[in-house]
Amino acid sequence: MAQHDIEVSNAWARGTVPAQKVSGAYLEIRSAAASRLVGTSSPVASQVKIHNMMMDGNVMKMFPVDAVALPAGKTVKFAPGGYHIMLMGLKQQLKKGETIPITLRIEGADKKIREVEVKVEVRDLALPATSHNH
Ligand SMILES: [Cu+2]
Repeated sequence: MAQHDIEVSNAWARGTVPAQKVSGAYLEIRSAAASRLVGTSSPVASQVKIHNMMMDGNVMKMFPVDAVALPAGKTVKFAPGGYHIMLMGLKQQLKKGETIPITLRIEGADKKIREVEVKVEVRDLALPATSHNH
């Protein structure tokens, strides 16, 4: 697969206040061929994980997932309330208007993994940090 077979759009991360160590990033991925997102990393955080959210009774809970299927030609959305990229152990404040790099590890049908670097725009603090308690 060529690099352009993966399209990433609407990539953004939640801004943080000083000393905040956790944030979330969201994006939309479309892969021309069936593949899987199997990992994420970024120089701005010591741990970068794929998470999903689910209702447990009346409580929204988030949990880590190992991989996210990217069906051929379908746009998979990472958005608040669902899949997200969890940035933990932030090494810097995420300020609105800045751009941070996140690397996506994508495994093709041939089991080969390649890395796609995404520029992620930091947006305003939209939700309180309590939504990221683990
Ligand atoms: Cu999370």
